[in-house]
Amino acid sequence: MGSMAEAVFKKHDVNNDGKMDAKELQAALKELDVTASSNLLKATMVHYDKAPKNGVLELNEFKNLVADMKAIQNSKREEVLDAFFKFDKDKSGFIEPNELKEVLTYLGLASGEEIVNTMIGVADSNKDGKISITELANVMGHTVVGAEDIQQWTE
Ligand SMILES: [Ca+2]
Ligand SMILES: [Ca+2]
Ligand SMILES: [Ca+2]
Repeated sequence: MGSMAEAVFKKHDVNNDGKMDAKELQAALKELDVTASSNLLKATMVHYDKAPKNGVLELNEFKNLVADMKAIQNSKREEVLDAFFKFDKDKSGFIEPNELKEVLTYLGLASGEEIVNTMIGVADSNKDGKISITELANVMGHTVVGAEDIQQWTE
């Protein structure tokens, strides 16, 4: 799967410097069926810009993005990214239990510790105690929190 990510990276690294800036990333996202608003674009850049953290995406960082996008249905990618970045208030790259609790409280849903733990338990496939983008995508597919609820919360 590296080869597909590499091909997209090469194609959109227009000035050929081995780095993808925001403008190049926007075009690359389009090819991945994500039409990114400027906010979503910024948040995506921040999320995947790991090491070196320099405001652009190198190929290794871009590969993580492509891997995540492949794990999410084309039609849901924007929705999942948008919801995820709004849940992840501290920009840690994961949704922690306290962030989930905040969303549930906002939605007026039960947000006791037990419920939060149960929801994390359902979503957290790799059992690291927090929710990644692809884990959130699975939950949104099955609905613990409905897409409309998230929509309402993010407006
Ligand atoms: Ca980088
Ligand atoms: Ca977080
Ligand atoms: Ca996890």
